[in-house]
Amino acid sequence: MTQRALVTGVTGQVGAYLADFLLGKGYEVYGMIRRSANEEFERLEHLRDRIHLEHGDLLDEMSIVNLIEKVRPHEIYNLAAQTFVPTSWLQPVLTGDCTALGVTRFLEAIRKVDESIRFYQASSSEMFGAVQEEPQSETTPFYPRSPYGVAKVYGHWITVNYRESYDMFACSGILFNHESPLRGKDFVTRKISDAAARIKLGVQKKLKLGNLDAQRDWGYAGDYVRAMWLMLQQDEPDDYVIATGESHSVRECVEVAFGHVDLDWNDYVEVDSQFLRPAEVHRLRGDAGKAREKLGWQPEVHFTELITMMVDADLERVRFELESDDE
Ligand code: GDR
Repeated sequence: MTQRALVTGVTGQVGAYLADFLLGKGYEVYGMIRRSANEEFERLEHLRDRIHLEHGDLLDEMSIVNLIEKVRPHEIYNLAAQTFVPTSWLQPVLTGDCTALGVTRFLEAIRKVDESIRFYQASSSEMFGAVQEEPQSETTPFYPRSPYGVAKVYGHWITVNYRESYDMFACSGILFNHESPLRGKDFVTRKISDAAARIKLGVQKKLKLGNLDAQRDWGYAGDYVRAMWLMLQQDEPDDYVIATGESHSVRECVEVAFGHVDLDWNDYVEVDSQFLRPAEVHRLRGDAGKAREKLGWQPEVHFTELITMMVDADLERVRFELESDDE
């Protein structure tokens, strides 16, 4: 029987990789999209005729119930959220409503329609925030440092709670930062790769960044969607940290990106206080030992390869845009 998967946040970076991965596994893929005046499907162009897009909204319980009743998925991947950490200080209530309560709306809808649906919740390393130990694993206590991180802690625990309360197959993947050429341009790796390409090609002069000392465990989004799927194929639901185990600073990211196009980053990068955060997460590094052991998962792409892959993709895209402008 064909497996059906419903993916929320399908228009985002991870949604595009996951939809592609699930199609490759023979799934019928349904993506939930918000109704909007300007629908953006840039990342899904190559998949548009192979996936089904259906309207639904994390803020609207009935729309979720109706969607699940219509699609009757075997698996649901909840990737949708307000995911940009700085915005969570500007819109803390909206962030809580979709990133935290949105999870409960999905879990309640599953209970109402069909409790056997398997559920994946996109938890985040931002829950570790002011880290209590290093590296961070499934047993490390949380100490979130932004309204986003706080909302994700709620989403995480409500997933655990519904699993324990109602015996639902609900899993939570605690994913550390995951990047790719499809990453949104506000996130720091893509902001850097895009700037390195544009500066190299003479269409940008400077790159303004915030805290260059922040350190993250950056992996490749394409590797991480495999882990999400594996979690839902196990005999028992559980929570897993997904990470590379390596931590690098924003400064190192800049060095690799600009070095790749033979530029000295010191000539182009400026620190601008508008990109500093009210409370920072200084350093994250994950221990994915449980995922390695139980899921047989490990990352294939590492830091330098990831950043240079992103710079190469941006070089190609910016060149293409410049050539198109000339015609
Ligand atoms: P993060 O990702 O907040 O870790 O959350 P982001 O790339 O935004 O920031 C990483 C670190 O870089 C520092 N930084 C800057 N960040 C941005 N965006 N812009 C800048 O100019 C800049 N300069 C320095 C930040 O201070 C921070 O320390 C991401 C999101 O995808 C979340 O949704 C997800 O849950 C986590 O990763 C895992």
